[in-house]
Amino acid sequence: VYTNLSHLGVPPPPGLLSKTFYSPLFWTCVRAPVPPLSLEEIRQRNPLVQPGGRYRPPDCEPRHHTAIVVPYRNRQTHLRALLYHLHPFLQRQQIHYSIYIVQQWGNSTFNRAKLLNVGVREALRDEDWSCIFLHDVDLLPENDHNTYTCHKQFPTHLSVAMDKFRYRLPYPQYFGGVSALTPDQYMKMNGFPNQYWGWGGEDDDIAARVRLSGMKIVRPPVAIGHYKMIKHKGDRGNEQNPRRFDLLKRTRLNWRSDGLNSLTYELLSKELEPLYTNLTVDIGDDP
Ligand code: UDH
Ligand code: NGS
Repeated sequence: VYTNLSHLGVPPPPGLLSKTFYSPLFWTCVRAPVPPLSLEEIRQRNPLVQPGGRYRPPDCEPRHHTAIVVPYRNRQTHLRALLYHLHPFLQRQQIHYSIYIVQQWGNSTFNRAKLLNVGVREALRDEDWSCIFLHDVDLLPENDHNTYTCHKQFPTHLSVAMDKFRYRLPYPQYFGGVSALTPDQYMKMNGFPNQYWGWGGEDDDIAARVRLSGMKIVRPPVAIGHYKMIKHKGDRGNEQNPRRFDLLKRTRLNWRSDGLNSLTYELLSKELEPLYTNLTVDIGDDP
């Protein structure tokens, strides 16, 4: 199942050759969450990755063009772990991809969904991506059959089996963690809400938008959508949002007016780092 691309400089998955066995039905690969490697060492292990965290398979015409958008602030260790695992994983899948880290500037309350809106808009300025992945920084895919490509018709929820939920969905409509949409699907639901400042509810709002815009959520089998979450405590500046339940009651009324069409922000910088594109953005503050 594992394609050996070492002749092209693509590293094998960590631990694969010694004790890992990949199969869609029989999953046994456990990610070691945090590698003791620097960003420079990770770069050296991924010689085909171009500045901005871009990659194109060198020996074939890729059928999939995927932007990975990561909402981010102050999670350096997690970022290193994600890059360490994701680059080889995506290269094994022979995808043309780029990784965008959307970093919220300043100390205002964190807003995951608004950062995702910014990431999608900025990524689409670069390329005509066929698929956009929305990816929490602390989630590591554990099965190579979990392909980072989009379903033609419907938004996909990938992180269906996370270790922290004992490898099950916590509830049927859960849409947090890792999801994927085509640009058309994203436009159809007017993107994501901009009004969820702080922890919780924005993923439920996004799931509701999928339904309200006439689509449904598709998911890979549990054995495939396996993820390890790097354990951590709640972040300063991302306290539980007390307004999330009220906001969720109004999704039906708000989704057409709050989203991609009402998005405002200031892009402070865009840097092509060796392993990712770093977008630093001022998205304002909780009014
Ligand atoms: N994120 C950051 N920095 C922050 C906050 C969030 O980078 O300060 C990003 C990161 O990509 C993270 C994602 O937003 O994976 C979601 O953050 P989250 O804290 O909502 O969700 P996570 O699954 O943790 O990482 C949930 C458990 C801790 C919160 C408990 C509150 N009851
Ligand atoms: C729900 C939250 C979601 C969250 C999920 C899992 O209750 O945003 O828990 O949370 N919805 C609301 O609060 C309305 S977790 O266990 O990852 O902390 O994603």
